[in-house]
Amino acid sequence: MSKFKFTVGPWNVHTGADSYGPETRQPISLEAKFAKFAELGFSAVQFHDDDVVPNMNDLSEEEIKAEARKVKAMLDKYGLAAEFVAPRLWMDSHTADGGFTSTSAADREFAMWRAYRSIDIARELGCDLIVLWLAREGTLCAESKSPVTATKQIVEAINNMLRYDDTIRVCIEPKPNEPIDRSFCGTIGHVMGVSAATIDPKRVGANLESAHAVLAGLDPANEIGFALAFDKLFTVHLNDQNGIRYDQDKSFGVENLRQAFNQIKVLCENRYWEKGYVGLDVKAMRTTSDEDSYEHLKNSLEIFKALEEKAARYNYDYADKLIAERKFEQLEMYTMNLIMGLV
Ligand code: GLO
Ligand code: MG
Repeated sequence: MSKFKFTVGPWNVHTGADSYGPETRQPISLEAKFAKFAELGFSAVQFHDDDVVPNMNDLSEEEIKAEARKVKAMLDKYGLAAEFVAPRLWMDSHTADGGFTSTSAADREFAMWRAYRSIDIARELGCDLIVLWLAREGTLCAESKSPVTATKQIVEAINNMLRYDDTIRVCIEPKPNEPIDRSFCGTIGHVMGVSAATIDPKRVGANLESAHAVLAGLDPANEIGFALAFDKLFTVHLNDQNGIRYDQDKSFGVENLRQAFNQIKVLCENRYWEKGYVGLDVKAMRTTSDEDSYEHLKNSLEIFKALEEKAARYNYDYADKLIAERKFEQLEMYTMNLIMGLV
């Protein structure tokens, strides 16, 4: 039995389209995804604002809330909670150059409108968390934006959200690049800096994604630990990534098992299960068939739970003794033997 509660987004079961080719699988309805998520043992669902209300740009504020209530009823039917809502600012024609840091004042206003509507949607779904994956808050042309102005714009956008709703929590999901060249908020360290500069730092935290840390050349477990040290890890997006290349969202643990183990180890040592959900931001391979559309989720859960069981068996007395004697070769081998199933 896992101590953790798991979440996933509707985008994690997708049609296989990528930048270079069309769909390879049939689309699946939101309700069918909910049914399967519940069956697989997920406790909650993560949303983009327009996963909940697809044509939201064309609706009034009251109409948006009414649509969100329909999705809440669907979640209730399957015993699922909502974990967070993320304004999908990177898909819209208004935000080609970013949202909060766009060079156009009208686009920046649009981005705030979507952020406020995301809060309204979250409230209708019964959750208090907004995730900002700042996808296009950066530059394609380095000279097009001032990094000082842009950083202040991000802080001010979050302040506006905190003022709009007195108890909403906001967390940034940092990523160093893709789809932009240079991101303004690329690592957990950046997120902690932005959080500290807001009007209510306790309500501003981080969502660490394993693949994004790897893309930044950093260790995901250390990034998790950095946020935990400030009590600012509001959620996680666990997955895997084969080094510094395009964002891969592979099943958790399939590329680097020791790195995956250490992410679970630091989560367990800090009783993260009392603080937040474990989100799996994983994607199926393009070659996956329709009938295997959920296999990557099953695999990620299975690997997480197997490694959680190993983390629970970690012999801290033995490890402490080796640490005191600086026998790090033996400590490393003990860890590897545990992961390999040899102790
Ligand atoms: C992409 C991100 C993306 C976000 C999701 C929630 O690199 O990981 O999947 O997590 O859109 O905002
Ligand atoms: Mg993510």
